[in-house]
Amino acid sequence: MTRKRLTLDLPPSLSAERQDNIAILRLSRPQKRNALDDTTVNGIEEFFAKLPGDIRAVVLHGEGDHFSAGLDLTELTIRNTVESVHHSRNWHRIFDRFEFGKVPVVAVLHGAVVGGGLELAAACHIRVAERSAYYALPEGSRGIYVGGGGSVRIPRLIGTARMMDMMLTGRTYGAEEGQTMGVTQYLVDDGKGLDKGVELALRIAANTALTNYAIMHVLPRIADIERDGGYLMESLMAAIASGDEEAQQRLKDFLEKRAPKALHRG
Ligand code: 1HE
Repeated sequence: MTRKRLTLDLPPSLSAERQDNIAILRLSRPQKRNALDDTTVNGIEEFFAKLPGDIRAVVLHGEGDHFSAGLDLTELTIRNTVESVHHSRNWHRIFDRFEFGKVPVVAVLHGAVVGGGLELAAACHIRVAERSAYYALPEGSRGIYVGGGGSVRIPRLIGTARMMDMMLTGRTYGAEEGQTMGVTQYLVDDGKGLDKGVELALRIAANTALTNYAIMHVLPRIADIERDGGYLMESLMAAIASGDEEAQQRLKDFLEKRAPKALHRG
């Protein structure tokens, strides 16, 4: 289980390592509670652009006591309206780029997962919470609005009514509630999140690249379109995936009793 530093020429607010065929990206600005300034958000884009071709999954987590305090509010005070639109669109482009990118991303959440931090987490494919994690959208009380794709992604996880409540009243949810509501797929004890994230990423990395592509790109798009188009897209994707050479080998391995069974792991 050796981890090596990945030298991708990232800004100091980010650091990256690799372990086998997965990469670990760490928000490394704990003195500012991993607040997301332009340098960090643009650095996330660079990280995904420079990711070595053999990396098959990514774990994203935060250094210090919090995953992320969201948008760096100091930058907000120096932008005018049109600059703010471009800033928000830049977050959209970058988050979309990895949500619909090459490799699945597992977010490991702890402490504050606030505002833009929750938006960043929502763009990831799997979310693991440590018990210390909590979710807040303080934009309402700060006189601003979500701008990192939260209006699109967060209602798909928890419903529009809950998001509206969080924004209007400042309601926060703890890790256990978040798990029940659908913010996260996994809940683990404090200090265990990264290990769980790495375990999941390694499992994801063992899938075929084509199946992972279908799950990342086709599944969410089918969820957004009408049924008939969805069924057709599913059939096409299923046929393409099962025709893949690696898929054929895996099916043969199972039938010849060389592959693991789909047993309940608990
Ligand atoms: C920051 C930020 C930030 C901390 N931008 N500098 N997000 C928020 O409204 C959340 C704001 N942050 C907080 O409520 C708290 O910092 C925490 C609950 C997350 C953590 O509290 P604590 O007591 O551990 O830390 P702290 O003392 O509040 O902060 C430590 C330092 O980080 C301090 O700076 P310092 O120079 O005085 O040491 C803070 O100013 C700084 N800091 N959070 C800038 N967010 C795409 S649109 C998305 C819209 C949003 O994300 S809105 C939500 C913004």
